[in-house]
Amino acid sequence: LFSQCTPEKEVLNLPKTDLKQTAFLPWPSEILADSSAFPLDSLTPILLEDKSKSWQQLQQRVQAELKEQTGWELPLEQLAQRSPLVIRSVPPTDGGSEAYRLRIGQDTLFLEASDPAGAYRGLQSLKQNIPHQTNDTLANRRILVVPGGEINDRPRYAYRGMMLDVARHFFSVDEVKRLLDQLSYYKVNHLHLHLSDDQGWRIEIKGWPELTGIGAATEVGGTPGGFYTQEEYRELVDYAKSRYITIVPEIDMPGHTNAAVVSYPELNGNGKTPKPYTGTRVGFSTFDTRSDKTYAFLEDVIQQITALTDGPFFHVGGDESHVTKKEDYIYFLERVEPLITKAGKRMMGWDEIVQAKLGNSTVLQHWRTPENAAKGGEQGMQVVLSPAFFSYLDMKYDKYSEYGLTWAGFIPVDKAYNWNPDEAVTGLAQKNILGLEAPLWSETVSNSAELEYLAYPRMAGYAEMAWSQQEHREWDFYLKRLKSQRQRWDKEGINYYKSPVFGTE
Ligand code: TNX
Repeated sequence: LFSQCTPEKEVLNLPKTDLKQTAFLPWPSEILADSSAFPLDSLTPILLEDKSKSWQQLQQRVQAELKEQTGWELPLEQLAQRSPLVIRSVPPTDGGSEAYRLRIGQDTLFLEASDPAGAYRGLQSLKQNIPHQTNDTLANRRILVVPGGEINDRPRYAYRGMMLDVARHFFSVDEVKRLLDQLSYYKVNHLHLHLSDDQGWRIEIKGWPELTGIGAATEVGGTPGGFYTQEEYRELVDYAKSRYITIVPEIDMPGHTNAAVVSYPELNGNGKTPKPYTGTRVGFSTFDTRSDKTYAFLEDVIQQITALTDGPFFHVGGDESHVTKKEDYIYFLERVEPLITKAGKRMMGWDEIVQAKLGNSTVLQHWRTPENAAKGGEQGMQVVLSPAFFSYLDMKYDKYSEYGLTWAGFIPVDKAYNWNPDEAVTGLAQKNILGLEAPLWSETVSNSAELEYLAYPRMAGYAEMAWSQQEHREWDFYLKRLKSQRQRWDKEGINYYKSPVFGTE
């Protein structure tokens, strides 16, 4: 229908291409190159077959992101003289809602998926396949020659995430949006925000004004902290949602709670009012797990944050509760889990939570103790992998790194990439692996430039590990494609680490 030749449409003699030479990152499941090409120009129509609201929103994103990349605001209606980009909703495949197909030919570029989320992932592949330079000799206008053929793609894991700790240092709404933009390009679909810790509480809770009045005022190093109003947090959730990214909120408990307890001393049960904390020690604070006041407080926190959350998860931390007695810790988690279920969400927690008897809708996030992750899997829980020694973005790359910690060793770019998530935890079955998340704790970083130094280039690798099939992952091939990301990072002012793996060219 859309590809009919009309008398007005000129015949272009497009150069031969090779789709397999495009530096896709993550690498797609299947590429069939056919040496054809699609002529993208300033009047290429973006057409929609299914006009329902969710697809129209996707069409707007396609238009907006292609404008960011090319500078062209492409029309949303048919123009007889131009080959269109056609967004097509197709029946679901066994690749899931994020699977997509791109069929790129001279007459039409089809972007096909069963769900707008899949089409959005396909848009990222399309963006990566659009050359930086126009060909100005083919016609009397600038044309971007898009390499042709077919791409069939689907994610390896359903959960592909990064975590940002906004508690140790606060990051503004704009800084988080900037990060979301970068993550979306690599098909990451979860951003976990660590919203509270000993050093700061970062989200407004109605009826508990001191959390933001007192608890949010501090951060590591003694500089002023900050917090998100509920409106601002909603703005972040919506911004992420329009990029098909789910925000996972974490309120860390029962440990890592000094900022909450400084704000409301009755929550710690020892009758003392602790001081605000701006150092980097862990494991010294706890809620009073045996007081109803604590649960009344948490009910408000959980209700209000889940009301702002469109994804399925609420993360309760649960790590390093070194001053909570073991039986109190277990009692606490078993009392908190139903509060989260009642709010319609799935609990998520760091691997220590496996000590409690929890339902198998709860997700365990493995960071330190593989035995905990294996045990969770045996109990039927799904596991998100974040093994510190391989996936902690806050570890230094090497001894020259300006930022970062070293407790889990150096993690250079190749070490970060060269492991297979399916084999990371002995005894954990593949079917229990929900995905992969790379956490960025912020003891040593406090703004976009510093976080980007730790995140890039490593985060691009975690995104590929979470999306691409293992058989397509090979270091030299990856490195070649990673190198070609630098042009874009430079253009966007992303402060990536100039790793020695890039060599001197
Ligand atoms: C351990 S990882 C922590 C965090 C620190 C991090 C620093 C985890 C669940 N807890 O509190 O910020 O190490 O790398």
